[in-house]
Amino acid sequence: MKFWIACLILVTPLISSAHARLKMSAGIAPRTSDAGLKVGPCGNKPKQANPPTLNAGDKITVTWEETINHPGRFEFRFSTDGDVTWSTPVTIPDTQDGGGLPHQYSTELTLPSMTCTNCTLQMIQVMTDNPNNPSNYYSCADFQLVQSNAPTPTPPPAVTPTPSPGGSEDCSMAH
Ligand SMILES: [Cu+2]
Repeated sequence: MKFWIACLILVTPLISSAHARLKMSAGIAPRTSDAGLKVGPCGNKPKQANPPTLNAGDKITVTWEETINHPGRFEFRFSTDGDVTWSTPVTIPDTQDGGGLPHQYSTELTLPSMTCTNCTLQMIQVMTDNPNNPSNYYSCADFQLVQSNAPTPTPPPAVTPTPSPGGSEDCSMAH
């Protein structure tokens, strides 16, 4: 009995410090599995070196989990300049309140339509238990973007075709 009480005392603070975190999404790994980061924009976690490369403007499925239940919402933003400026958030309501934890979520997001070597996906859990003083948890993942629809290289100058005598084409080599 004393053993179990000791366990509860040890484990409870760890669990109650965790709230929400990004999961691996479209090959992008979160900076940390820590779900208890209270400092924005990314919990003081440094950017990852050589993050994966995705195509600018693509739609990706982002997955995350809520490890401690709170009313509120999840906000997603992108930075294309190394966590300095952020896009207008896409907001997903917290729709799961009962059942077992963690609550699993996913949504489709459109990547920024520009190239970058230091892009960030940020997820903010906005908890509205006290609507006048919401409190946040942060989770970030790093990636790079290249243009998938880059313009094709300028073709070499066209060579004016020589009309074949008689106007008929020899198609014997065309197969
Ligand atoms: Cu909490």
